[in-house]
Amino acid sequence: MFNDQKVSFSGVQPSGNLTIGNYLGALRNFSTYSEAYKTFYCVVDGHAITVRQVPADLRRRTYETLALYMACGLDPNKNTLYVQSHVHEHAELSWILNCFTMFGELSRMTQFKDKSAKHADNINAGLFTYPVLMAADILLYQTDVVPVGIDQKQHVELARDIATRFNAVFPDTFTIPEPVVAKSGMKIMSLADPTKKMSKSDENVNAVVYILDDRDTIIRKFKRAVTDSDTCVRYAEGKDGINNLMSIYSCFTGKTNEEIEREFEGKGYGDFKAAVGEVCADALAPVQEKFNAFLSDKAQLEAQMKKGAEEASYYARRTLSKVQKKIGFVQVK
Ligand code: AQP
Repeated sequence: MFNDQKVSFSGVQPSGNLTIGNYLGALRNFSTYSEAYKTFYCVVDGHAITVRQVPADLRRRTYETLALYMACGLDPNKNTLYVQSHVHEHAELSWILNCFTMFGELSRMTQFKDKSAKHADNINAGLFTYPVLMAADILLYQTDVVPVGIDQKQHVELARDIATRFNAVFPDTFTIPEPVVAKSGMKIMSLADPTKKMSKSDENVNAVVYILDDRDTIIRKFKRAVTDSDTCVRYAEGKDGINNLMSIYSCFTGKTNEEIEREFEGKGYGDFKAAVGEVCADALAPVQEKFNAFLSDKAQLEAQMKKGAEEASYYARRTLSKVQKKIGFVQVK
């Protein structure tokens, strides 16, 4: 909370081309807070380098992610949109919070276990302390709500624990944030292996629908989605592929599982997969159109980055200097 106004903060890593998982689990929910909350939405490039990135790709994706924020309805005059590395207070608070975070807590993080198994040749300290940087991102803005997909809920809960621990020693420092996981779209699964989360860093491009995929590609990918040998469209345990497609269809149409089952009664998986592809392509078309317009004006994007960083820094400095004072760092004016 800043000046009696509630705060929403969230971020997306420019670590790959953004997927419909990022869109349905996070991005499209960000704008619901724009009117009533003070909102900070960050392109978290610091988090992206916990796995190796090609510098030119990271740079390009940072612009693209900002353009996608705007294409998903985030007006830069109503939301503070910025790049994490442009606001150095994130890294500074992160160091301080490292000293209030336990080794055991970080060892229990599911994402650390998954990513260290996936990148066994590069289990760097940044991968391990990633949740502390995320806690700093959130706590710097005295955040009340963090809209995220379910995979990030554990990290927001750790940010709460760190803030509570810090507040116990230095009262009234941080607002305790709440993770907000949308009921629909909380975890979109891979189309090739529906027991696995859909991820932008998946090497199999057919497992993932990207926000910027063209219509034919989207329809083709859904047609190929792994399902089961049953033929009727119904939500049931063990039918991971169909359950995932029903969740996606429900996210785009607002229909319940019962309504979807009724709609596809007597029809096969082929018809259903084609319908999922159609509604997804229809929903993404206007986002893609706006994205292309925003991306074509690089100077304007850079001006937005600068403006966003200045706004964010103002709030970030206030919290950081409060923290530094409390812990005993000398402040000279
Ligand atoms: N499959 C998903 N379903 C629902 N929500 C998802 N999110 C990610 N994948 C899904 C949500 O998107 C937001 C931004 O994610 P991130 O960029 O911070 O990183 P991530 O969670 O690690 O996402 P990826 O796509 O899996 O990235 P990589 O492959 O780089 O690790 C978060 O709110 C996340 O919950």
